[in-house]
Amino acid sequence: MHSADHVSVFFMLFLAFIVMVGRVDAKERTFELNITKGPWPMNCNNEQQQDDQVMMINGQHPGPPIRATLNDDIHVVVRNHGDEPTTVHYHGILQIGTVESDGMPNITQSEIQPGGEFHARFRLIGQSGTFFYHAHVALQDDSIQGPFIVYPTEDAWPPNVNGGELEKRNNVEQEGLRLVDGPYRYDDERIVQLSEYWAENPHDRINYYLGAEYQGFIPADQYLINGHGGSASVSATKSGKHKRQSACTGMSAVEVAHGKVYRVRVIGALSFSTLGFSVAKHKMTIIEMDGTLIEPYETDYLEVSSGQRYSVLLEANQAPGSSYNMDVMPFWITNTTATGRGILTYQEQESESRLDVAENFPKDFALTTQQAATDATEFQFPEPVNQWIFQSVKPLEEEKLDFNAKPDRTIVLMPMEHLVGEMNTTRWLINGRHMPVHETPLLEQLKNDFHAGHNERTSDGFDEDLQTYPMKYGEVVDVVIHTTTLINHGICAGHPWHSHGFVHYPIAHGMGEYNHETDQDLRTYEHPVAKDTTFVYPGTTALAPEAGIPCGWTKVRVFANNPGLWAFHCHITGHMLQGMIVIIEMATDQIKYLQQ
Ligand SMILES: *[C@@H]1O[C@H](CO)[C@@H](O)[C@H](O)[C@H]1NC(C)=O
Ligand SMILES: *[C@@H]1O[C@H](CO)[C@@H](O)[C@H](O)[C@H]1NC(C)=O
Ligand SMILES: *[C@@H]1O[C@H](CO)[C@@H](O)[C@H](O)[C@H]1NC(C)=O
Ligand SMILES: *[C@@H]1O[C@H](CO)[C@@H](O)[C@H](O)[C@H]1NC(C)=O
Ligand SMILES: [Cu+2]
Repeated sequence: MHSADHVSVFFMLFLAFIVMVGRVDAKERTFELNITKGPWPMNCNNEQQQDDQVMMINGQHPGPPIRATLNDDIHVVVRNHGDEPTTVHYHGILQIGTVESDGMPNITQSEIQPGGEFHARFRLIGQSGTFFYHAHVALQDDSIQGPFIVYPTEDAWPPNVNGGELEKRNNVEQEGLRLVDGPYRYDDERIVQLSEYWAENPHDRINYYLGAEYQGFIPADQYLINGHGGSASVSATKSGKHKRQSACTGMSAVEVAHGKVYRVRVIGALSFSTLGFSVAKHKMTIIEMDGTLIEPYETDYLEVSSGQRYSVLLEANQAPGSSYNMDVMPFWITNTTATGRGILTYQEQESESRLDVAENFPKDFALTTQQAATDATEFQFPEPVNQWIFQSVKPLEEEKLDFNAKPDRTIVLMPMEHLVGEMNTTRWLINGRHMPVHETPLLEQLKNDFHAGHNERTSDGFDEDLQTYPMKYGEVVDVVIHTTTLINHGICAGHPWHSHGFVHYPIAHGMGEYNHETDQDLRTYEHPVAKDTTFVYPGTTALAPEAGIPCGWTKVRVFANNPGLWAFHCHITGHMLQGMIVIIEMATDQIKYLQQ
């Protein structure tokens, strides 16, 4: 062999090393999430008692953004300085090889007791985009939540974060100071985190949801944009023992400069509603859904279900000094008059100073003292549309997966509301079964008895022993999820289904009940997009006389390639607590944590 060959072999190995490990610039980043109780919403002068305070992160809502780059090693220290047990889940982060950091109580870890802490450690492998973190115990996710942004490279980092320090950027010469993600170029980014505020105490709410008096959900009293609702006062609209009266000031400001293009990351940190979102007099071009880049899709409103995220490009083409309403509208429920508003404000031209924006309230989110936009235009939301735009969007990189091939198996899930027990409390049963209950985290049970998880499955794919749906490594499994009529009103409700630990691809949907004979090859999504949260639309909207009638279904395809115990559940937190959740036991024999 010539020495030149040696060099090239060495070079090839080096390249292979970079490709395999991909970690030349990777960093270790540590984040501290201290959970404390505090008054909420933060800009309201609450007449609230101590026990009306809620659990938040570092005393703020939304919590501080976690920002990192693809391939970074993340270490999150969650400290529970509150007075209730908790866990934190990193929504949409796949936890490849690290199921023990998924934050799923009694499945992947024990609840973190008051005074306790938990260290989540994981690498950001193969995914970048917009995610968030939130609590996964009780209704704490309403207030314990914050953005989690993964940049594909250093060139996508906004210049003004991390205390103003400019991250190392490689692209300045070619691109000026524009940020880069795939083919997309923009000047800066903004976060819009949508959440919901109930004036009723969370303890009373959970008792209502899980108790005998449950008569259907109570929608939020106000929608929040980056933690603020825009109403001067908030009070409860429905039942509840302790109602809070709050006097609130200001709206969240999203500040832009005329002539620039912004990537707005819209995070559905919601626990009940699907919301329309718009910015008056501004079009939006969707470029990302749930961490997947898509071909540009222009729209003038978004439909954001609980757990979904979008990135849109927004061209700041209005006059300097002007400001516009950012509005939300509850979709798929008619039973509420609640509103939520923020404000898009343009900096004055040539002016370095900012508008009426109190900076860093809380850190990285801005609050304006303005009570109204200079332009009063209110966007008129259309009626929500079945499947919205999901059948038309295309992933930017067409998947090299065959969605027309037959799967190895199909699992059909039929969630139904039942009245159970002597008290007739409302619970969701799936295929006639109650939700899994584990006192010791299932992962620890498997660690103690590694061979526990190899039992026979029942005909619908369920393992009675571990209360899971097992999947083998490499299996291709289609999962069909139904909507069914509710007990109280005989109506069909939609449900945003969220998968931990794996993406799923919506490939088909239909009305009524899924029929495998006739529907197995049906494809209604031409270009399936990898998602972690899919809204299963209500389906047939005709009133049914009784509960448990199938209204519609959505089929998603799952490629079982990340060993772990993964929750797959409705992201309406009350529904999940009432039982609308299954655990996918994926390739248990290859879970690293069990082999350590
Ligand atoms: C979190 O709490 C610890 C003490 O438990 C403290 O040392 C640390 O500074 C706190 N971090 C933040 C971000 O508040
Ligand atoms: C709508 O709200 C009213 C009370 O405001 C309640 O009586 C009714 O049951 C609710 N309907 C639905 C469909 O939740
Ligand atoms: C529960 O429902 C059954 C059947 O409808 C009824 O007979 C019973 O009185 C109910 N129990 C309570 C506590 O409401
Ligand atoms: C987890 O298990 C403990 C008992 O070990 C129980 O008190 C708690 O309610 C369970 N939590 C969840 C979310 O299931
Ligand atoms: Cu639901």
